[in-house]
Amino acid sequence: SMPGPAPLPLLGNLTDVLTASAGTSVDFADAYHRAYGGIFALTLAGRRTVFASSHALVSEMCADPLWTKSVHPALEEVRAFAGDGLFTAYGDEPSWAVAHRLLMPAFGAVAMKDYFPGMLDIADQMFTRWERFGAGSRIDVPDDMTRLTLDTIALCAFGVRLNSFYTGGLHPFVDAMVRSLAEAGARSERLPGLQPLLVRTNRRYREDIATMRRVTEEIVAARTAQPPGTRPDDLLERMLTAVDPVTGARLSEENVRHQLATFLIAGHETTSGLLSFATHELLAHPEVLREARRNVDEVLGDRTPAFEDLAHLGFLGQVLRETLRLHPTAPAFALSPARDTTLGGHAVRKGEDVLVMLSTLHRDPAVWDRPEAFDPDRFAPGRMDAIPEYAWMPFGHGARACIGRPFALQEATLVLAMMLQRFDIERADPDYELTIQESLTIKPKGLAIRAAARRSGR
Ligand code: MNH
Repeated sequence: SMPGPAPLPLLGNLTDVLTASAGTSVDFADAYHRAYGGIFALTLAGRRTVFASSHALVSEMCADPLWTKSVHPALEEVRAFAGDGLFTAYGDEPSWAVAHRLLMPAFGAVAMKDYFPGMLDIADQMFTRWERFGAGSRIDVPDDMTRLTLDTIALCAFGVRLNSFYTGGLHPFVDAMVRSLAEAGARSERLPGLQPLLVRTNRRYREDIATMRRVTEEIVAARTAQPPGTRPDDLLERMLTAVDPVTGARLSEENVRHQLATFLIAGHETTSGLLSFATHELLAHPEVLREARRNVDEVLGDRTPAFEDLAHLGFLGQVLRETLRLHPTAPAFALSPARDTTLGGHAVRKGEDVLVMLSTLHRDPAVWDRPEAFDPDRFAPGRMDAIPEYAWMPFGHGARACIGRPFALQEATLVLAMMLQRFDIERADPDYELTIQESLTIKPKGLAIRAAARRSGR
């Protein structure tokens, strides 16, 4: 039978998870992976979840169309606010296929150029602020990157300015979202019968969901109040007006709201984590920082970046890919088989969840030489082809892989380039040691820097 700690009646493996989770679920799943040899099962809230994160087992699943994305229990909870949006839709839910066809073109090469001015606008707001506050000021990196990526997706996709760099706290949507994601995760692990007793938690959850719904309703209302002909041609407009060529269907009003919540969530958390981890790794590896700076200075010099420059910032792309290898900011995805089958010789039932832990996959010693070392040269143009299929999957798998990948990489490349072009950066706490903050995504906890403008008079 499947390896793993023996489940207790009723509690399942809850006590194992609680005692092991002094670190993050990423750490504890990695420790179990080593202890049980690459595949193991845990029973939580009465449901068995298999974990399989070695390159061999992940390849066995991903190469076989029998296995597709599963909306696992924590994602199931997220449906309370993201509904049948692209990320949380079931594979056989008709609204997924319609929205996928309608929205894919908004993430093609042509659309990326249209997003560039909005990305530049928001990045310039953040860096101008860094310049004005000066080299003595302490910058909370994940906090600023969260403001940046949230404002960017809202402006580029929905034409809305959230102006997070002009307000004290984070936007109310972010607070509501962060709490709801944590609560959705906790709900999927609570013992049966406990949930109704948590009166305050449940009230807070309802309020947070209402806040997110209100924000999405306001965005739609603001757009539909604009006379046709004056509206921008963006992702929101496409959601409201496009007709599916296959079915003739349009997205329902409710589905548009779910897509808005989905894009506000999926479109910013992971990219801000990526930018934060990349900043951390550059500071931890001064020789990589120097090479990245050289790349930026050669391509941009003193100029404001243009869309055409992005193609020449290849080394920054390598830094971002290597950052996502060691710190996959969406740390796991789930697959399940369409019928009873086996995995690594062990029986897995139809519809059962198998979780792929990306930090573990991305460090598989069968694939990666010195897996713990941060080395962007792994992704150098000549060497990238040698990386085996399914060994690097920070954007997920198959038809349900990340639709926002080009958007995320373009935004992150631009922001990293502007940071290195305009500032000398250093850690605010010289002995900062990386610790991970986890919700549905991961971020470097408490990372702070100081940034000194390289040129005066901007
Ligand atoms: Mn994104 C799906 C990672 C940026 C919108 N994203 C996924 C999945 C991963 C992922 C992994 C698959 C999850 C699963 O199988 O359950 N996403 C990332 C990472 C970054 C990222 C690591 C940044 C770095 N994502 C973005 C951005 C957007 C976005 C930016 C929007 C602009 N992602 C999505 C959507 C989906 C998704 C929408 C769901 C796609 C689908 O199932 O059709």
